[in-house]
Amino acid sequence: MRRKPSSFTLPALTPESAYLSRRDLLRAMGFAGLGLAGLLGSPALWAGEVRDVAGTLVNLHALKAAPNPSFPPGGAAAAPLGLLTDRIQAASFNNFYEFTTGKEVWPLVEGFVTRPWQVEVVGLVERPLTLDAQQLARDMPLEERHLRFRCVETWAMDLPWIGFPLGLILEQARPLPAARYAAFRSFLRRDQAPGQARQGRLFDLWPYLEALTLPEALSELAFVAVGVYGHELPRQQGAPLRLVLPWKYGYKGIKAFTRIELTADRPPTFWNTLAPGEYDFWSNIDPAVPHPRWSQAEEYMLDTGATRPTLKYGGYGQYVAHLYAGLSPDDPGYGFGG
Ligand SMILES: Nc1nc2c(c(=O)[nH]1)N[C@H]1C(S)=C(S)[C@@H](COP(=O)(O)O)O[C@H]1N2
Ligand SMILES: [Mo]
Repeated sequence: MRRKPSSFTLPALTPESAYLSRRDLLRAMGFAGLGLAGLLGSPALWAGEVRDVAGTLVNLHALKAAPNPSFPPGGAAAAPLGLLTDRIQAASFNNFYEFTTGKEVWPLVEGFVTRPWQVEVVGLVERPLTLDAQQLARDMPLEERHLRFRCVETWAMDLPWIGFPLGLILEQARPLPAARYAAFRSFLRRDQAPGQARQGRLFDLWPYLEALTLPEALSELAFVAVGVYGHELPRQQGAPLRLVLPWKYGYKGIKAFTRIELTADRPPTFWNTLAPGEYDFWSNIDPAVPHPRWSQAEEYMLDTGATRPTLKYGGYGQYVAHLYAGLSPDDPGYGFGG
């Protein structure tokens, strides 16, 4: 039977612009009156993001000193944030293997065309959809969420993402009762993505694939980001849209996806296929479960290097722990509540 997401109307999802009110933010950026959708639709700003990393465009460095409420607003039990991560650092140290196995992705995205951009929703759905990413950014009820982000390599960030719950897209497509997983696929463009043009074992796996169980995908925490720090996403950070799953290690959050397929069987995923002993399907953040080659007990902030203890589920257990209650990670039904 299909599980209807019941939580989309929770006050926890109220849009909250924390480092500045939205109007102040827009004014600070010189876009007062345009509205957020207008801002996101601005090609000039979008093209400017790469230059921005080099420091030549408007930069909001000063804002990182502002107070940062956690998501959800008022949820004291949710993961406490530090200062928001320096936005230039967040845009200049990235994982995006379609471009490079190194961290300097931003100089390589100049030729990557992210508009127009279509996303198919197919498979076990009543209504297959083809969505336009720009249209989604205009039509969806955008909200800003300040969230912890944690890469499996132990670096971490606190970022203000802009986007909408993933469940809103899935609901539109109407999952069929047989649907148990949502599989996500990035793109294959050897002409635009230098990492994909290279040969080798790793690169035979393209495009990047990730997947969630349907209950995970319908969780209120599963988020599609179209922007960050009041800007459209820089391409190195996953433009035009990416998953943000703050209770899972970063690699589950696929960037620049073009397809969502609902399936009955567990889909293969990129890192799990490459190294199943190191990256499991679930990849829920857990300080007590070390990676085979390093401890996961602590994380360090990307910009300051400050360390803090890793929190189970990234600190968001109150929203997702029930998805895994009483089930072993080896259980094929794990994530389905029995
Ligand atoms: N398509 C795609 N998505 C991806 C990756 C990738 O290589 N390709 N890397 C993942 C990893 S390992 C991490 S940690 C995050 C990094 O996001 P960031 O660069 O915005 O910090 O993106 C994830 N999404
Ligand atoms: Mo990662």
